Amino acid sequence: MDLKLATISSVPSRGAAVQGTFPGRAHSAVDSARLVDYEPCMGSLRTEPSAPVLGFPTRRRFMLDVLIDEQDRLELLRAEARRGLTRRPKELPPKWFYDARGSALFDAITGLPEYYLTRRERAILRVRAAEIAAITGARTLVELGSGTSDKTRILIDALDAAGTLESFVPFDVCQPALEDAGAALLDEYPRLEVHAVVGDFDLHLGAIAHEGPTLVAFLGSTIGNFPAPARADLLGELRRMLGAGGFFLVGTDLVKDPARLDAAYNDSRGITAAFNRNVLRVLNRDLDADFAEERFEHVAAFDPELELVDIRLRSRVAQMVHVRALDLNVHFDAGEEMRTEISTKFQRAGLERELAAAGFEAAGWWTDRAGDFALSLWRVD
Ligand code: SAH
Ligand code: AVI
Repeated sequence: MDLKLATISSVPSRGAAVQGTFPGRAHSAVDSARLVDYEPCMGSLRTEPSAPVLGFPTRRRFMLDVLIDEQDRLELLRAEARRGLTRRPKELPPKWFYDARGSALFDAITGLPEYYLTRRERAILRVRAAEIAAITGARTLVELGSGTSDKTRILIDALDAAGTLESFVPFDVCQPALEDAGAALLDEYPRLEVHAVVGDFDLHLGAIAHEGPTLVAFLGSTIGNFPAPARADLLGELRRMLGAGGFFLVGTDLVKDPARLDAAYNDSRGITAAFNRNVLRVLNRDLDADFAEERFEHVAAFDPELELVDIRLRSRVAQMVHVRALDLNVHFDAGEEMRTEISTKFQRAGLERELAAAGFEAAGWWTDRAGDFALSLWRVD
């Protein structure tokens, strides 16, 4: 990731802030080079100011707050990998999928025929964005787990057309995704300020600066990747962060025919399997581990009782893996499974209960025609 055009404006106590303008870089939804390239998610920031580049505007509309830098990230990875690999059953948090390669693989997933979620949510946004803009009158749009911010453009367009939006705050753990999206958005929206934040949902939501009226969007059903107790914590944190009058827009995949859910997480091209195994590459690279990807099988199945797709890596053989940075030898039995993600599927009544318990009142519920996916809007009580 090249930050040559960023100029340092300030260094707040929680991390580095980079402010400046970026050249427009073409962003493709599926960049095949990045699927094979192997780059760390968060590179170190260049801190020296650089010369202005002819042909680019000098207004400072881009700011990047790094609340979790490379050193913090490695420390967190060490702690979470040690905890997850030494407990039974073994488990790794899904945030570690998302280095640059993992984000590109997720992007590829969103275009798969079996993975209907992104298309359904986009269809709802197209129909409802103007209504959402009118209800919220948002001046600041915060997006959690923003990735490419691709669908978000529909919302940005509507808020822009309504004349209320001033600032977009994409928040993600993957710095390259934020930099790519930020560069493209600056090009596309000449009036918009983009204040990107590199942070972790679990640690940094309280640090997001915003001027109301604020709309926090959490698209893609990423909320479903949180177990229920962590969802309750997240919603409580969001309520505190938003304060009275704030709005929360959330995309949620709905319970449906298990065969369709199983297909969505076991695609015929093996992209989801590569995404799942990517966490092993991250551990090999960043913790000097020696996982052999081919010794782990991708497993994903809908659990109808818990109403979630359970995503795991199953050891094909009995094996010992060495994680040198942790001075840890990890034994896997043949057939042993390690959970890498859950993807909860929701029903309206359950979601309403969760939001009400966190102090939100309903302001809108919309689904696609097939009733596969829901987008819902909530106001802080
Ligand atoms: N919102 C996009 C992307 C969803 S993929 C969409 O709807 O398609 C999930 C995104 O959440 C990724 O960009 C990933 O980097 C980010 N993410 C995952 N865990 C995170 C965490 N703990 N903190 C911050 N971002 C996280
Ligand atoms: C990001 N998240 C909502 C995706 C999901 O559907 O739970 C991640 C994913 N995992 C496998 N495929 C997609």
